[in-house]
Amino acid sequence: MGYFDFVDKVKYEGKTSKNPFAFRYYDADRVILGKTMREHLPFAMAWWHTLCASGTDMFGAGTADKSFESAPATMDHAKAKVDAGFEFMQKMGIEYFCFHDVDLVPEDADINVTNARLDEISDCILTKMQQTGIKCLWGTANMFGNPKFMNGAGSTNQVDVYCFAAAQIKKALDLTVKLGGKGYVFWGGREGYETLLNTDVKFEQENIAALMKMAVQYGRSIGFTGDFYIEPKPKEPMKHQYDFDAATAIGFLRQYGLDKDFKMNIEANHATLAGHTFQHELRISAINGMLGSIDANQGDLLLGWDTDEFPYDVYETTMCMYEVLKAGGLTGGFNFDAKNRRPSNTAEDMFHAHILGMDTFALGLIKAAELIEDGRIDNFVKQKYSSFNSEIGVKIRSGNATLQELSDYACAQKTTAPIESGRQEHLQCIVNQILF
Ligand code: XLS
Ligand code: NI
Ligand code: NI
Repeated sequence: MGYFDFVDKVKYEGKTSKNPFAFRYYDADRVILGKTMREHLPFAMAWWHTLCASGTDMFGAGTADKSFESAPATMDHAKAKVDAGFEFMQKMGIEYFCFHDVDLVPEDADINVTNARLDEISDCILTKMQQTGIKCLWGTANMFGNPKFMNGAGSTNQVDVYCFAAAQIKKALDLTVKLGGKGYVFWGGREGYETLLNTDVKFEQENIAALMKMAVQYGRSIGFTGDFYIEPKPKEPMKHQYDFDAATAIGFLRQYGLDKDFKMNIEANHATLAGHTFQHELRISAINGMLGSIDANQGDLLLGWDTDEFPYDVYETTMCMYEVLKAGGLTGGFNFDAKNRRPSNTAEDMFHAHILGMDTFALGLIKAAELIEDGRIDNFVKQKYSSFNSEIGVKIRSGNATLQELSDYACAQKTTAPIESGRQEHLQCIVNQILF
């Protein structure tokens, strides 16, 4: 007897299938641009949303039962979540998971007790991993939920809290290494401020960097060879968060000499909160060699917060996969940091949501590959900058030109070449033509 006996393995049945428990587009073995869909799309289940979140919001209690037939806040419940999680991932064909320390076990007031529980549960997880072949994508420490972190973790004013955060990071790194995780995430939920009136920004940023540096040193010393990630987010819970967006986080990493060990974990919903598109954040990360992993969700542009919806907008996933393909793929994967809407409260809904997410990304992958194979967009962009293939253009691009030379060139021309159209609407027609 399992927890999800109403469904067997979710399989690909093709576009015309009306089976609510089948994929219409995600066909794991289908080859696209030389790689299988499974290889292009290493999907991960988020332990916190899928196995823990019950739909509580600021106005009401949970609506989904995630007890898995056990008493809350017990190790029995923690173990039931392991069983349920692996049954779920196996049935979905999801090959990775991501976790925070406190998603796995109930947290005790004494960190030593919590750590002993983490040792016990990670043994259970490891056994399941060996039985199923399911792997860990990344781990992290939750340094935002506990009231201790009210004034931040790395950015706290209290040295005891700073050290407590360090202890959590150390343990979460131990677990990530034990479970063979490919990455380790820093999402700085409380690393920011409510008001500058009580905040020393420079002090806080230096302390965050120092904590990250210690994490890198420790991680490397215990054999962690994967990437560290910053997951940028501009606000929520804080009014302002230091990892505002990819450009800000990359600048921070470079300033403190952390850029060799870190990449970005880009979340779609965080991009839109920062006033950017998902594609923008991916592009900025990629051109800086820092596109690591993706938190695959979607926000609601009519709501101003992190709604963490399952992706269903194919335009968005197409442009995402266009960026990912052009960047040569991810070193990480696609973590469904996404939750069912509160009224979608059954176990069946957990399956529907992940099917939606996986199909939406599969469709995005198919369409992005078609856009690339079609070539019109890439050719247009190439052509758009072709004046720089001229003698003076090459000189500028190679960094060998002087302002005097450019001025001489411009004066000799007397006038400039006719301005050229950016053809946005035509390019949008091409996207529609390929999508539909
Ligand atoms: C919250 C973040 C969080 C991170 C992991 O907005 O997305 O879930 O992914 O701490
Ligand atoms: Ni996230
Ligand atoms: Ni988020």
